[in-house]
Amino acid sequence: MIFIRNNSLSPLGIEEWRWNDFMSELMSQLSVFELHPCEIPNDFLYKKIVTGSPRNPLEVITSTWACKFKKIKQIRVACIKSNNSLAVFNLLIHPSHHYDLPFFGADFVTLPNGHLLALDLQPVLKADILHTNDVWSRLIPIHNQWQSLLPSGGQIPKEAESFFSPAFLWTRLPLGNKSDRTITKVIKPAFIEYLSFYIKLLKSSVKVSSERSLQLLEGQKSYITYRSTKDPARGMLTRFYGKDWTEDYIHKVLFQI
Ligand code: DBV
Repeated sequence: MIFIRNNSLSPLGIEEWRWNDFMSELMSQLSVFELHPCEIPNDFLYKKIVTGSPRNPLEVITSTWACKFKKIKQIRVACIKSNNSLAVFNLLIHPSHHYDLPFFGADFVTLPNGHLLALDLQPVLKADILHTNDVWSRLIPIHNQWQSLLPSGGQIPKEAESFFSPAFLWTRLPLGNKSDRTITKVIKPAFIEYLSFYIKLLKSSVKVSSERSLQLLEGQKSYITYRSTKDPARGMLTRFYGKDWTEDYIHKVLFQI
């Protein structure tokens, strides 16, 4: 079946993609808002290549679902699907800097050597208690409940620390049935709770002063610069799609100010 996506809100139509339920959950929770599509060139809305060897061809699909609405600059999901051991759901909710809101980040990655699962409400101004106190005090109990059921994902780079909250849910799991159950029983409900909490924050947020919004904009710039310079998917995407496509995807689609 050929799916043509001519709009960032068109259905993804990626069959047997491990993260389809997560995508449906996102769309269902967002359905209370009036979503507008984002302008994304066709080449980034849907891209399929066949790589591997003639005997062992490997199809790789990359699709981007994205929207914007009041209070939100961009929500985008980078979706990658190949065989059963390559599936990525990378979500970023980038709020308007006129509201005191964190980013919502999820990186659910299945690779041949295991799953890497990251979920957080990432602060825009980590050292500012006005920005963090209310969010963290309500999110930390949710984090503790789910993280206690998961092995830790290990250290993250020192320079990345200022972009994460103390409620960073982070684990690595081997491939297999046991981890598939953990994804269904722990990662999915954690994702649902983090997202519902974010949407609560979004609904109750009010416009800040213009001085405050400039401060928030500076914080957002340093986060976006960090994510786009250090994107861990750069190597993989470059191997599949080449340098030009990958750099444009990272800088012009995934991480925009
Ligand atoms: N990560 C992205 C985007 C991806 C993506 C846009 C389009 O930011 C996928 C896809 N992440 C991706 C891939 C890998 C990782 C790793 C393919 C594996 C890279 C590899 O092993 O080759 C969380 N993601 C990682 C790592 C971390 C994160 C800490 C391990 C890095 C490493 O070991 O080098 N990304 C990081 C994070 C958020 C995030 C915490 C937000 C919640 O999106």
